[in-house]
Amino acid sequence: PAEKAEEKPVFDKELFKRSILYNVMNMYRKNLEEATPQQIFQAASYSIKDRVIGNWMNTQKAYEKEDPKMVYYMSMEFLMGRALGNNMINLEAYQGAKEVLEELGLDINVIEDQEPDAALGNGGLGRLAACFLDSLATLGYPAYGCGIRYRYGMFKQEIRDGFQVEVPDNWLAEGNPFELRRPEYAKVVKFGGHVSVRCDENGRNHFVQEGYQAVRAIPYDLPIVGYGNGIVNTLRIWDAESMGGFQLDSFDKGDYSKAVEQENLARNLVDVLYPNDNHYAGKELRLKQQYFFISASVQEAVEKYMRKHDDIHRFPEKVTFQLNDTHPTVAIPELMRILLDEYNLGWDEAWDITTRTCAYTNHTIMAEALEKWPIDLFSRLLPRIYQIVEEINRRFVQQIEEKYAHVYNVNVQEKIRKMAILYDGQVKMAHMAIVAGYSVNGVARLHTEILKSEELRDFYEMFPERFNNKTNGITQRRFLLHGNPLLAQWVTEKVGDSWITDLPQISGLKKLADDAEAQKEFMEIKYQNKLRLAKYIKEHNDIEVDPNSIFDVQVKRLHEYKRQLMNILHVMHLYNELKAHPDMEFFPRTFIFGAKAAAGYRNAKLTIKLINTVADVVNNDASIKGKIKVVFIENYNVSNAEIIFAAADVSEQISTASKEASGTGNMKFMLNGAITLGTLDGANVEIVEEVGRENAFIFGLSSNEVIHFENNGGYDPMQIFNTDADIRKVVNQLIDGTYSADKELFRPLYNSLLNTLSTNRADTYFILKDFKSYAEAQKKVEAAYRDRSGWAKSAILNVACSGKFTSDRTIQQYVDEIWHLDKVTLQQNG
Ligand code: 26V
Repeated sequence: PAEKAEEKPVFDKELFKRSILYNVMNMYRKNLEEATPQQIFQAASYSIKDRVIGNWMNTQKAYEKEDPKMVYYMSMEFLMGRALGNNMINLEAYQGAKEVLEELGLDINVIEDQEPDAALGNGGLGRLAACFLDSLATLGYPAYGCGIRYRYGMFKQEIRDGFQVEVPDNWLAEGNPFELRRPEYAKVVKFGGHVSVRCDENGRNHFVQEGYQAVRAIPYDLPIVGYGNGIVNTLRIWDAESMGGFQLDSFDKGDYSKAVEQENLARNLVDVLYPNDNHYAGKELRLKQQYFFISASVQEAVEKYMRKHDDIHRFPEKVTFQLNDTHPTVAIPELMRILLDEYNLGWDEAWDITTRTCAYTNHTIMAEALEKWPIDLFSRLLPRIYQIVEEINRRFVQQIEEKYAHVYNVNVQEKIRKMAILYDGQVKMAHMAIVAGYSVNGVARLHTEILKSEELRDFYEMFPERFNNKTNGITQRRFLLHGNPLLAQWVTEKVGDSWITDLPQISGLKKLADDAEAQKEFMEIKYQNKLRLAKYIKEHNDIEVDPNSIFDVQVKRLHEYKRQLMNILHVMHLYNELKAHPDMEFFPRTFIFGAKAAAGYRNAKLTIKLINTVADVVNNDASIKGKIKVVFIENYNVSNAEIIFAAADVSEQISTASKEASGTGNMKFMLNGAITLGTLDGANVEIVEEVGRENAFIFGLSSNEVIHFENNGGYDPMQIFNTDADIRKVVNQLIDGTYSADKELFRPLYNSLLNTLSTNRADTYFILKDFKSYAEAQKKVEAAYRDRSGWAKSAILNVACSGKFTSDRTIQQYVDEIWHLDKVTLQQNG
């Protein structure tokens, strides 16, 4: 195991101070008084990097020496957020660094705020990858993250006139102090052209790609610091550079326009992260990005292995590839290509190696997120890869035929139609990932069960042993220790600090849930965190919110299935009630939203406009005496998320049951002592199982009920609209001018609820169906909050029962049940 040294090296404050002053001088020819906050951030980051670099070398040397099995976590997205604060936390240097900065007259928060988020991801899937890297390093497992160094990350969101405007995120503008460029590990990646067959003197066929365009992949390494253990793993992200000097394949020498195209390919390839979440768009450049980083990463994995070994057949004993959704699935035919064409293996040998190396995680059952590439596009861009996919498919279809040809009651053609990798002119990436891998996992128990019984049923029938569940988790180092220092300190006072690397220890808080003094302390901390968020809101939105009101929060990507629309319709309903009965009992509420919408997603963007419009009306209506406030937090991201989770009383997890694969925000709220108001969807099911149904507010259709309606029909939102006056009123307010002089503005939202023409069925996500039970659950929230002690008890129990949801547990399960890695031992601590 990764043992801590007997004597932990303490953080040397004097050295850190001198280092900052030296860096400011050396980098900017300034002394501290003259330096800008950005310059001080850069200087401090280089000082921290100095602390990291020795551990980084040690760790990589230990990997060299011990030659352990490694996981390559292949992902199009790593939503890392900021590095400086996180690295100081994991070096156990945060407190010391804070004091040093104070002594220099600087506020650590101001310095941290200078750093742009590394937002190389959209939402849950990318943030999960970042939490996994943190846990892998903290547990001492040999791992690489493999991804893309997008020049522009997730767009910055500005709200203008209530509408979302996307602003480019030039996160590298000031340079990234933690990255290391590694040109010595550059790789060449080839696109397009055609494949010729050459027969060698032994009569063996060789497949050669000719007339291609090539780009050079240059890796940049980012250190992933384990908590307090001296381990530093690597996130390797690839940049694209042109081959330079108009170099072309001999086949195309002299083709000027082709040389220009090749230059352009390199220039555009890694420009920007596609801002879609749960929606497949079929863009050619996206497929190029996928093959680009996968080809470079697989080449590197094979070369690295062969530097130490001579038998490629034993590759799976030392290497495993975890495919984060289907986006990296070209790793399968790429590994096959290298084994067949470069190592001259036979098909069966190559297939055996590949299928023992690759494992696939599914993150969504949303049909519109399934990746299907048109065959003509795929084969034009990746001609040799496509040949290999054809052969994989041919053999798989044969396997289906062998299995089912003589089975009573099974229509083989139907099976092939549903399961083939190539069908209907498309390459189905999920099918390839399942067929060519040794593991398929979902990300919460319910999600995995739905995969087995519905979406991937035929595959489960054929390969039941491949399917397994790995319920997601989050890192408590970022989302409690860094994001909520007051609560972290309190927890440590009560139960010791072992929770930092062993979150289930936090259950020691259970015994305090009934303790009046502990309840008071907890509520005081929550209040301080609400003040911190109120200040942020005042600064960013110029809205005054009451820190004594209930902070009711929904922050996540904007998507119809997540039902932000139901939330805001309910706010409209409460507002109607308050207007009609000004003296009714009402506990003040602050409804907080944060969400980015994919740039081309009309209803999502309109929902943002609706929230902002309702906010304008409600916040400025003196007649309700500030009892309801609505706040839309601009540019929700990893950094402001930490402040938001810490301040939440109510965690809105209200997706249509069966649609949210897991959710991870739900876990971050729980860890910070917010109470879940949610459906029995994704990991909410397991959260409620841990904390008890009496410590959550559960409402709405079950996933079985939703699936039943979807398969058999029988839901008519118009009937609800016609019979329920409260619902009719809010839905009509979308188009009657209450919230917009332009009555047509919100018509598409109105139509999505009632009009069968827009989709197969109106109200695809059962908003009207669940509305009443949601409103009732909200009433229970209010009643519960009036009982301050009862609320505190529930909130403390949520913190105390969050132990399961650490990504340390998730990673340990991946290690035990899929990857089979050993921890590395370090000689000395850095
Ligand atoms: C899919 C696609 C489709 C192709 C184009 C762009 C694109 C970008 C991202 C995705 C992934 C969508 C899947 C996803 O993000 N799932 C989320 O994964 C979280 C981590 O497992 C989980 O907590 C969320 O419930 C799930 O929605």
